[in-house]
Amino acid sequence: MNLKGLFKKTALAVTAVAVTGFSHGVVGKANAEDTLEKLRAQGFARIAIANEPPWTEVTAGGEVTGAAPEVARAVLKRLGIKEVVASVSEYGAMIPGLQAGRFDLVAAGLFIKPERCNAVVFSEPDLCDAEAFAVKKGNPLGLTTYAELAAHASAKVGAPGGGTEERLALEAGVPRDRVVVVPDGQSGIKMLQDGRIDVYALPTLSLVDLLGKAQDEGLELITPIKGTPVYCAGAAFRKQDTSLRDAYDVALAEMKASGEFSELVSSFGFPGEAPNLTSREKLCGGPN
Ligand code: 6CS
Repeated sequence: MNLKGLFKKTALAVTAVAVTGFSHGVVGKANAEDTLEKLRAQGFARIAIANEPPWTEVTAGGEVTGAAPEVARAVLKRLGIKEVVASVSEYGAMIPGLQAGRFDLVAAGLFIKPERCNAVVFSEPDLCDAEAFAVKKGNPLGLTTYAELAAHASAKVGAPGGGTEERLALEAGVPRDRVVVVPDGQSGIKMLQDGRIDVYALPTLSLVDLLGKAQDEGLELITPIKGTPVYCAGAAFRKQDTSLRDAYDVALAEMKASGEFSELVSSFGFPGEAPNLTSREKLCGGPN
């Protein structure tokens, strides 16, 4: 089933992403313009990424790419900010790093979720995907959901630190000692091949990329994962940078309207129309 079907299945209301003119208080305006003006003056924005293709990637030659950084690059260029300087970070460290001023925004495919919307302000959604498990061929433990993982006596699941899959496992009741933090995709596949984990949990496109590179007939993909939604990510900004975020949204909406956005994200395998089937407000469970 394609993502659109998944969205229907998850009964997400179809709403056009209406870009409103941005309004803000004087203080908000001053801070945000400081940040936007600061980034324009210095000529670059510091972004947090994860290195999880096709969402984010640092190539062998050290180039930063992936759908999220490329969308951010294109939007920031429209705002007069020519370059991005990327730092690889664990998902769980991205928001603290942003708040501490180590990054100017997160462009890592960070899923827009209510608990995160309490800590940062997000752009409108840009990249959406379902959830997946990579397992040994034939799925010997019969694990197709987080509930089954929790119910199993000993099954271990690997997931990115501070990422959604780690949280889904813990919330489903998988004991902490059976949720293994995996630092990167290659390590996760190796741990699965070596039997150190029984399931490697990531978004579908991430595992499709990793399994494609692993070329291991002994592994297989399960997706979607019953009981999990289609998640959509967005760029994340400090709470006080709402006008920077609003300016980012206006440029992002222009890219969506021109077709440039859909062409860019689909080149990484992401559905161009999926983000417009929802909105930041819906994903945050209220205004953000
Ligand atoms: O935002 C997150 O939590 C998730 N986003 C991606 C792109 N990969 C895994 C991570 O858990």
